[in-house]
Amino acid sequence: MNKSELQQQDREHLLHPFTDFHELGEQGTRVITGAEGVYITDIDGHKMLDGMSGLWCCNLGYSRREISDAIYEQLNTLPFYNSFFQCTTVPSIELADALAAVAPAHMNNVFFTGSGSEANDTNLRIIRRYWDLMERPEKRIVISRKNAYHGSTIGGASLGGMSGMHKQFQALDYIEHIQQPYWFGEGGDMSPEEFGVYAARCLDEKIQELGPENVAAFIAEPIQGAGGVIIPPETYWPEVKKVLDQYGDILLVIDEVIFGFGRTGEWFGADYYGMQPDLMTFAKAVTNGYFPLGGTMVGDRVAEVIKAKGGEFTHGYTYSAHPAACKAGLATINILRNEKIIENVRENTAPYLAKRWAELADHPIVGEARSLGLVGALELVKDKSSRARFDDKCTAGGVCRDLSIKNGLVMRATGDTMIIAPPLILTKEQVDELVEKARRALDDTAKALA
Ligand code: PXG
Repeated sequence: MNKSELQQQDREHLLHPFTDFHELGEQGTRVITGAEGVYITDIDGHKMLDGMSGLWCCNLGYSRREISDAIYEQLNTLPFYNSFFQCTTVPSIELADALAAVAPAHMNNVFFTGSGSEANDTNLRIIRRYWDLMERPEKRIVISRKNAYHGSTIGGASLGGMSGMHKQFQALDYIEHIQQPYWFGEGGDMSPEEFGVYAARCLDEKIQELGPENVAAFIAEPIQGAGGVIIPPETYWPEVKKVLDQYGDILLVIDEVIFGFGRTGEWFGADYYGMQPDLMTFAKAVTNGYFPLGGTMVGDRVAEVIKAKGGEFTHGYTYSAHPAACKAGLATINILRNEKIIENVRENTAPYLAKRWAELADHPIVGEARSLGLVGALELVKDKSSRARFDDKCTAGGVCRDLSIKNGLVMRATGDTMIIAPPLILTKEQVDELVEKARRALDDTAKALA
């Protein structure tokens, strides 16, 4: 089939995630056909530096035969067996052990799922189970943040704070959303440090309003990913820690689906910020995106209770601990460890990206250029001093994304915020290429909007 035939069949039969079907029908899809290292290629032979690691998941790029071979070998040995009814498989035991070794020291148990959304649903089930077993059934409410992304199942989307999503389904009624730590967009006249403290105090205020005896947990991404690479001010997490320590009986869930497995230059965002979560969601990069797998790491204080007290935990998925997925996870963790990928991000690539990315702040349409580890964001503005956007329809972001792709760099637009999360194997030369292509996209966008 040629490109237009493929696009026609796509239009007729394929419903895409997070897509305006009408608009896509008119434009046609981009057909991606190949990938190598940190590059992807479309059906026209157009090669692009993948500044988004697939969808925040192919942290080791696209050419790791160790991972695909591990999956293939497992599929030819034991392609499937479940972990229900007192059964287990060797890969699932090995991966649980490997995860306990790389996770924060107090996290020694894992519940496997097929995705990040399922893992956050699992968190809701574990939180409730824990408080029931603790004989605190009134602890039901989970606090989350506006503009958070925690997945697209009913549980995940309810935890998430995306207003566009909430308009299209009925959210669970025991989830409350508070201020996000988005200084550029919502900090007003406060300094970033003041705003970080303010946003964290909003958690305390909400706990007081709800009554601490009713609050079961607080969930947050270490840095909001899909919401626009919102790196909290440095004061934010220490202040959140103070608030939670003050109560002592509110569980902390850190959603590491994007930041787990090295993106900050540490194994997990929780390590980067020195937080000790009770539950830690992961997915995506655990298998380098090669096979669907997610899960939640369970901290000792919760695990001890749910394991010690009798009674069945009535929760699980057919594909919990799928053996081929677990083999993919093991191969990925082995590469991360053996090749010191995370250390290299921390010591070399992240500082270099930080320096080069910050240079983009001098561009006339950039209001802020921020980065941490191997993520970055550019705030597109019409006026730098007032932070005013071009319009309220986020036209600039879409224009910049399309021009960037045309120039050979995949950047993603969240509103008028351009974001990148390139593979962790990016070299310094490829950082230069990425920044140069991003600058060209900004130049072209400025021209197009003039
Ligand atoms: N939590 C976080 C923090 C995520 O980023 C999920 C949970 C859900 O994971 P699954 O595997 O169920 O998709 C995610 C997923 C985007 C984008 O456009 C981000 C995600 C998924 C799809 C698109 O940035 N994150």
